[in-house]
Amino acid sequence: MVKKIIREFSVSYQQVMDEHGNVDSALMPKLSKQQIKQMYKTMVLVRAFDNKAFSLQRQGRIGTYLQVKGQEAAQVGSALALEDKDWVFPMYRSSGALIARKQPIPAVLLYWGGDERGLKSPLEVNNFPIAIPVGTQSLHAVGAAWASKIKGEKTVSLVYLGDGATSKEDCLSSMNFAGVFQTPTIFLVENNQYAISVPRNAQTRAETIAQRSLAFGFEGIQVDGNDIFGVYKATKDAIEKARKGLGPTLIECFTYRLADHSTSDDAKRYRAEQEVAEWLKKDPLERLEKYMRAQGILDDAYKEKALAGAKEKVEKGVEEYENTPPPDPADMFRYMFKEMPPSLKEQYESFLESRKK
Ligand SMILES: Cc1ncc(C[n+]2csc(CCOP(=O)(O)OP(=O)(O)O)c2C)c(N)n1
Repeated sequence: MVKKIIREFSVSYQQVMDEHGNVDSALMPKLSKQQIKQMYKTMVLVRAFDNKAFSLQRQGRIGTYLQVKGQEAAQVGSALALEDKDWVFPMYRSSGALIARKQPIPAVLLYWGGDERGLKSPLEVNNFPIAIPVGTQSLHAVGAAWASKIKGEKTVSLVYLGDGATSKEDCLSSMNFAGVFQTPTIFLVENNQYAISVPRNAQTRAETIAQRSLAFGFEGIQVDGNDIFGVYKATKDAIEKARKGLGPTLIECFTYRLADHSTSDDAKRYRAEQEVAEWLKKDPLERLEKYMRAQGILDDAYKEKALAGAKEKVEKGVEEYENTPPPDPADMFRYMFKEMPPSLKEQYESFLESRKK
């Protein structure tokens, strides 16, 4: 008997801007000079924030931090493609996406300083709280997207995931659900080549992360994650599709984590310096800069101004963070239950009593 091919699959790779800042005009998304400048300024701000947050942790002024460095195009490019009304489900490494999504800098620092009030979304945008457990936010994103579909709201949910997270059952089952119910969900995977010390090829035998979606019946695409135009275009296309009711998309941003996994990690123990040096040449920020210079949108004076502006915003944010009055300890009793169970109520009342003394 001859075997019959019943289905063939392919995964495409998309790059709009190469390492030298040259753009494929046939693929280039429609962006005004103003929008390109906004992309650049946001990436500069994210980089300045990231460096500052790292040094604040080293000085004991925040508790822990996971750097974005190298992944700015993936985060800023995708976040800026969304509308405020859309939903974002961030992970611990999503500070760049959150800043692009109007989360105030003092709030982001507040969270990493151990104060959960920093997770509160500004009212004009829909930012969900950061998920520290790997991959769980994927379920929340699909649930919210399904709700939005049922209500006929035309909003999309975009969830940020690492490459490692896509091996987790909650991530895979939520992708299955998204495929079955055709939810308006975008799975934005930042494939930064490592899950802590585990390299990508030791996480899965699959050649791409994008192809995971194929098993669940929807499109997956791999994009150059250091190319902000490529990421923006892929996200815009996925948004348009989702708003038309045509279901989910997985976007694998092929990128690299230039920093350690976290402030408790030392990546030198498992990565060759040569590898990092190669990826430094693909820095997403420098790439956009090259493009803007060639287009006459950026010169040294503009760059200096952008850097100074970002520094000022970050310093102001740090000051506001450090001058925020501490939270009320009674809050820890208040928000878990709509109605406090008797045992908790008892503890709460005893706490209030002790405070009077
Ligand atoms: C459920 C769960 N298991 C384990 C961890 C510990 N942990 C934190 S980050 C991480 C690796 C995740 O890698 P990846 O999804 O690729 O994201 P990246 O940190 O590289 O951005 C692990 C295992 C966790 N936070 N949550």
